[in-house]
Parts: sequence; C-alpha cells; structure tokens
Amino acid sequence: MARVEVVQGDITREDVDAIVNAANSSLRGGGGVDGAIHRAAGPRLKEAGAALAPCPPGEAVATPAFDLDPPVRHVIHTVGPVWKGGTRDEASLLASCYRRSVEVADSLGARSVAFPAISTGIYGYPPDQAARIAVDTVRSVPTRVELIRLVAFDRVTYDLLTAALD
Ligand code: AR6
Repeated sequence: MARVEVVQGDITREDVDAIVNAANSSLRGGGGVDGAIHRAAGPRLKEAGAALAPCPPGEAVATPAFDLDPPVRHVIHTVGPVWKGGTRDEASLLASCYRRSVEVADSLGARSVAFPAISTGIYGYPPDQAARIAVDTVRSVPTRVELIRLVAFDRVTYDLLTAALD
C-alpha cells in the first residue's frame, strides 16, 4: 500500500513519476485540469491520446509526458463519471478511476503518482463524496507505488481531502 498525502497546487508542477489527467473519452484534451496538462505537455499529447481513444468512464490509459518537466514521465488519462444525481453507478466508476490509474502507474514502474480531484469540476461530482472515495480507494489498492499525492486546486477541496484522510 502506498503512502497517501494531500497538497494544494497545480498538478502540472508536481515532482512525481506520473500525473493523472481527468480526461474525457476522446483523450484529445478539454478544459479544467485536462486543458492545463495538455498545455504543459505540448501538442504531441493530443496525438498520443487520440490514438488510444475512446476510453470508457472508469478506465485509465497512459501516454508519455512529452514536454512536462522531469521527473514526470507518464500521463495517466482516466475518464471520470458525469454526476447524474448518484443514480448511474457514479461512485463505483469514480473508485474505478482511482484504482485503475494506480494499477496502470504500477505497471509502468512509477513510484510516485499525483491525482487531481477527478469529476469534481466540469463533471459535477459532489466534492465531499468524491474526496472520501479518492482517499478510501487509493489507500486500499495493493500496489508497489510508494507515494500517492492527492492534489487539490482550491482550498475547499484541500480541506475535504484532508478531512477524509483523518
Ligand atoms: N491542477 C490540479 N487540479 C486542477 C487544475 C490543475 N492545474 N485545474 C483544475 N483542477 P475538471 P472533471 C481541478 O473540470 O470534473 C475537461 O474538459 C478542478 O478545480 O478539470 O473530471 C475534460 O476534458 C477540479 O477540482 O475535471 C472533461 O471533458 C478538478 O481539477 C471534463 O473536463 C477536476 O475538474 C472532466 O471534468
């Protein structure tokens, strides 16, 4: 099991082996953290993503990190569920995003992985519920990954993740 920590910041600046992207099924980029990662990684990320699309909700696939600063070597793209009131299996799909991303990181030999708060922006997942799922899932998945860093962009998310960790 990995050590889990919570920080506040921009995921494109994290010094980890792999960062996770809250993507959409097309893997061609978008807004939010997806847009930030694509801007930082450069245009080759879109090409590499498109070649692996479509990615269904709950799944994760990896591309190189291209122009992202070392030590980041991989971007793991996962597609979170769109919140539909909790009636469409959103919780298990969100948990699957975290679990599958850790598994992909492990298969790449990554020792450290950073996650954004998947689905809690444009996809509308209630941030408190999402924070509990994030912490519970990354804490319980068996892996050789040593460090999992949950990166909150804003203070509210940071507080929710910190509370879920305690
Ligand atoms: N670093 C860390 N977290 C960030 C950053 C950043 N640079 N920028 C935003 N966040 P969202 P979703 C936070 O909307 O809800 C895209 O168009 C943000 O504050 O990025 O999974 C995709 O292509 C929020 O807490 O992702 C999909 O179409 C969290 O990241 C769709 O949005 C997630 O917000 C995915 O929506």
